[in-house]
Amino acid sequence: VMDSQKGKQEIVYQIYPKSFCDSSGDGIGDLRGILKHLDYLSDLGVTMLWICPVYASPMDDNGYDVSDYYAVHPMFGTMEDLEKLIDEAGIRGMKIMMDLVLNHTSDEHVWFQNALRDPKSRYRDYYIFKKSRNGRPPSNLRSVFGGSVWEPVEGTEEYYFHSFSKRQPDLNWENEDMRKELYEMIRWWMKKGIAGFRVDAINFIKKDHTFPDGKPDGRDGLASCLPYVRNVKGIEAFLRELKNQVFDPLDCVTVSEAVDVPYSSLGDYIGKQGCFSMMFDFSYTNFDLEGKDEKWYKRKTWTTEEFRELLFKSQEEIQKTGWPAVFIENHDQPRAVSKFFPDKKDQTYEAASMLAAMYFFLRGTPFIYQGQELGTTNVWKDSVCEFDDIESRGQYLSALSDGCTKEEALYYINLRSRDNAREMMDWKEAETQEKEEQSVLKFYKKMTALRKQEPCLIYGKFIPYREYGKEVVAYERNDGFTRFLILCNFSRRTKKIGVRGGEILLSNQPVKEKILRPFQVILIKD
Ligand code: TEU
Repeated sequence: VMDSQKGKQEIVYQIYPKSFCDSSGDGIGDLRGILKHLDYLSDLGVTMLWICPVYASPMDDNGYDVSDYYAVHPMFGTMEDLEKLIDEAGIRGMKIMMDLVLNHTSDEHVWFQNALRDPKSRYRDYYIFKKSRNGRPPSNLRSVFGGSVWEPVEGTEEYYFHSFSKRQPDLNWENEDMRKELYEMIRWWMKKGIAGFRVDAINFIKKDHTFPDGKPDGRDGLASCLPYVRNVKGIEAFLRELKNQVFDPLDCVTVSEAVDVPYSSLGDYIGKQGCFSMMFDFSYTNFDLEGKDEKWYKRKTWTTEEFRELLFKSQEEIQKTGWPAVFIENHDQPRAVSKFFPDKKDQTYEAASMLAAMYFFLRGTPFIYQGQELGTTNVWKDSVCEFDDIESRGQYLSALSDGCTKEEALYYINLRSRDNAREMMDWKEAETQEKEEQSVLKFYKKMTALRKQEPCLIYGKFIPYREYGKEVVAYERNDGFTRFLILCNFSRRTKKIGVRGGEILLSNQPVKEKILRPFQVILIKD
């Protein structure tokens, strides 16, 4: 029983080290900056910290391009700083979850350097190389960040493959020696006393090695690589090995980052036979985008009801199989308050706290992204040069090449840029909110305390409610002993509701019987 409960009770806080807190004065956040705020985090009530990559890296993709899995990037501090962080967090009852990037390395990783230098080296097969096609790339596939997936190897007829940036060559998971080396690395990290891992882009590890031409789907003449690199049949064998040889024996808490896993494949990821303790489901994150290709300029006018149905579907499907990690923000997403309520007038304490409770009491382990607990909103940038994020630059170019004007392209990346979430954490604002009678931060503290007091909010079954109208997201949690009803009014208008009795445990506004005020949330226990 204990095993299948792994990670369920946790409340996880995601730290993006570069922009959390700068203790050294160089303008970049660092490990000692995190150390300084451990009391803040334990007061907030979180029990686990997920630290985004702090490994050695040339920072082409802000650390998701790892050049040495066993080293800490000097700009973040030292391995001693990290060990101290693990200890000090532990003293305060918080565990550490490291980010694990297994799909690709940096082009500066010694394996890739060896593979490039010597085609006969054993490391050549750690990556994916292919012969050119009459001087042209092996196929017309487009990488996730834009441009070809194929990068020519200077002075040869060969290309190497990358799903993301050209400085992130994909590892070849078909090579058993390579897998063994990754597994050793994972075991090494567990010995440092961490609790587990958030596993990056894990549904990319299996490739269709034919890498055929696709039907061009943009004016760049390229076709999305995703059908040949993501959720490819056969991935289940790699996941099973990772589970049996590594994660299960280590007894760690793991969460998979895997975009667009079909619900029919959930069993490979979670539940009894699945590889991970829990998974992020992204099916309800792109409710503001049209189409499946995640192009930021393809905006869509969405309704609360549409969002609600995606969310309900996710909860119900996952409930059949295993356990989700629930979230509304991360380092790849714009700020939730801005995404849900683009009109500045709506970006209030009420809206931020309503959104917070809406997802926090879902069935799953809640993840809070740094700054989210302050109701932080997006930032606006006036020029494309100000973006530090490789995906934003790629999306800008793709918008232009598909016919947007420069102004339009800039507008769209401002709405969606990952940089929105990567601005420096506002510690002044945190201090202010600590002191205020009513604040988003205080509301988050109430939520973490409640979740710890009420087992039903952790283990209860999820039951969707549609009877309060299209603009109200409502659901029940029920463990057979207790019932909770969560009601969230997404609209600016007051809603009449005929609610049954019960004890009101939480609301973000004064409660008036049979009424939901604009952006009001109410949590009722009975
Ligand atoms: O993201 C993996 C992924 O699937 C991306 O397509 C992601 O959906 C996209 O960036 C969303 O805007 C992970 C990391 O979270 C991301 O920060 C990295 O850039 C990426 O892997 C490559 O390592």
